[in-house]
Amino acid sequence: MQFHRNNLSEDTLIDLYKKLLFPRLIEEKMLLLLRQGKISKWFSGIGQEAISVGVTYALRPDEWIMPLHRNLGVFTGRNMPLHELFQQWQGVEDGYTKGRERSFHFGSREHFICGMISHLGPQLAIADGVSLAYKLKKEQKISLAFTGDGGTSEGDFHEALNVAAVWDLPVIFIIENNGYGLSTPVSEQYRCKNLVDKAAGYGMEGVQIDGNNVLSVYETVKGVREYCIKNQKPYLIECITFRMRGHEEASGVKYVPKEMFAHWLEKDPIKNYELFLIEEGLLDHLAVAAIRNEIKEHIEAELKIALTSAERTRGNAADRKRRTERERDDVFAKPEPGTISSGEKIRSAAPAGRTGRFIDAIKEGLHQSLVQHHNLVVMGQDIAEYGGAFKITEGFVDEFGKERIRNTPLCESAIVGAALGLSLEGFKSVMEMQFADFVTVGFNQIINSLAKIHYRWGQNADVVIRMPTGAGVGAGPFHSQSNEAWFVHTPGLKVVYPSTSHDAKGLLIAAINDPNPVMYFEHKALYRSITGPLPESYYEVEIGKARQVRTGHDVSIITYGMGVIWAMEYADAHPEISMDILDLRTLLPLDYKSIRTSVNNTGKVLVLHEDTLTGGIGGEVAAWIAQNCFEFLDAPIIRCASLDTPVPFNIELEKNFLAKSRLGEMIQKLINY
Ligand SMILES: Cc1ncc(C[n+]2csc(CCOP(=O)(O)OP(=O)(O)O)c2C)c(N)n1
Repeated sequence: MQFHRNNLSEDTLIDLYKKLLFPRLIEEKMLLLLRQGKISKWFSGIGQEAISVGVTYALRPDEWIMPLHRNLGVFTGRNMPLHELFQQWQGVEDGYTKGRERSFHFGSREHFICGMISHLGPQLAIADGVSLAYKLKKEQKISLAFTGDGGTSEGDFHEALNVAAVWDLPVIFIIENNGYGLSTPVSEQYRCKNLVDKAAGYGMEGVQIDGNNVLSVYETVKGVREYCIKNQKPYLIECITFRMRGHEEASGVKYVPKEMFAHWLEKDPIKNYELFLIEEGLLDHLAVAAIRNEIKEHIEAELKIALTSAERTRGNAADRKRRTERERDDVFAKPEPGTISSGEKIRSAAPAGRTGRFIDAIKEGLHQSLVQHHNLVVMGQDIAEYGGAFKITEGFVDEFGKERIRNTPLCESAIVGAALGLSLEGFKSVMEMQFADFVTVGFNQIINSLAKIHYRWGQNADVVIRMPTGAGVGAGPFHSQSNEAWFVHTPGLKVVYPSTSHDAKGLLIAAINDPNPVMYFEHKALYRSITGPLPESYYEVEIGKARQVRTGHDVSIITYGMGVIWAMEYADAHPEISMDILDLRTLLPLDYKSIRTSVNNTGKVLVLHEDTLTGGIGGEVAAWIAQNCFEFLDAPIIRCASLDTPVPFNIELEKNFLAKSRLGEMIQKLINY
């Protein structure tokens, strides 16, 4: 292995050696602990340390890194206290994730590390978002994300690299090509000669280097970093390396030919670098032994601290109530008191002297938010000059510019990921799904990245996803779905669904002010069909509060979105029935207090929604009422929902599909019960 000293100082070269040795010695200890049953799992990076260490050494300490399961050297390179890392790996409550996450699945704002989720791929687009933030702030910084060779087959790899290229983002993508996925060799993973060849396809530069040579990695990343900042471009680096142990310790290495280990042992990154330093006269065997001893002693001392805290938290197991409260409490970030995000000053709107259409309300809420928050970025397909599929953002690009009103390539997953990256750097973002249906291809980032990040390691995701939803316009199975229930089932998200112009504006403003991820459903068929009071002021409708539309004593209709319109139409046409109509407005969290009041008003409840019946929110509401308001009920709770079929295209079939076609019949049945 050829090492080129260039003009690196003696101190730097020795410091790098220590940084390289540290994760190796930690790992050797971890393997021992594993054998003793003191930890449950371990993903080894032995043989690959030069990559993590060289990369981290080449970056500024305040540049975000998105590491994976083999990047211990990133965590140690950023000087995370080792006892806290041990606590994390042991899953104790004093650890970085309070015992909620395993191994390397966590991040730390203090160390500018955004750790992986289990899913391979999403971390790449988060780096895009961070780099976009640097670019918008005109900071001379890059972000950097890792992937394995296996991870390059994920669609997220393609999306992230493409967005980085199209948006000229200063981001470095590092592939650690260690020859295997979990067990799958690279010959069954891709067909191009080298993974770095893919760079050209995205219109970016790339280079392949020896990933076991710490000086190559360090010098390359240092140079590439300067290139990315100067040219405002991304870069792909493929590091050739080898994993000396199994994917995780229990999975073994049977699938790897034995001679490979002998071959790669010769290329061991630490042994070779040590030899080089000895040959250069910078170290001798005594010095090597002293460094090793010093590190080992440090490891033992830090481990002791972690083991003590493990004992202590085990002793606390009885306090279930406190734990439950803390667990629930950490799902969402709290707004800073007194800030706009807290909503304190802007909850109520002045009485509306004017009216506006539903679509005007959304547009106005978004517009006022852009004026209010200079750190708000809006992203979506065709939203800039074209103004979006529904023209919500028409004219915005002239006023706010292309940096803040961003057309995106066709890649929902990467844009949700980028939105999270923006949030890491203090930006707010609104992403427009062109149709709510297309959220399926951005699903992972919403469910697993946005929703869980605050619970996992205290980082908020300040992201709103606008979801033009619903049927009734003859648009067929893929432009008409109601999919709000998917998100209501995901702790960590808030889900809002207005049905009036007033609420559409106020809830959008509230969603943008909220520091947490909010799914904002807007029914397409309401855009131009309803008009209502629309205050001019900048105001919030509080998330989590239902609206009592009408108060009555015969029957309660608990509903939201289009259901509110249907219920009101029915009530208008049947003045002989005293209907109590509750518009939920927020589906997560539900306003149970208002639900209880409505049930108490009538004793007869129909839960109505446009979504299909099975697994819809109606089931949740009905179950809660049955469990908590049984004493008020005079009849079984009825659910009125759309048919359990995909949404048909033919307008008559669609009418038949929709809940509305059965509403009258079901109300009558309930009244007559
Ligand atoms: C989306 C997704 N699919 C499958 C897995 C299961 N899995 C975990 S690691 C791994 C292999 C990863 O290979 P590679 O990207 O080459 O990284 P390496 O583990 O070799 O460092 C697989 C299949 C996963 N974590 N995420």
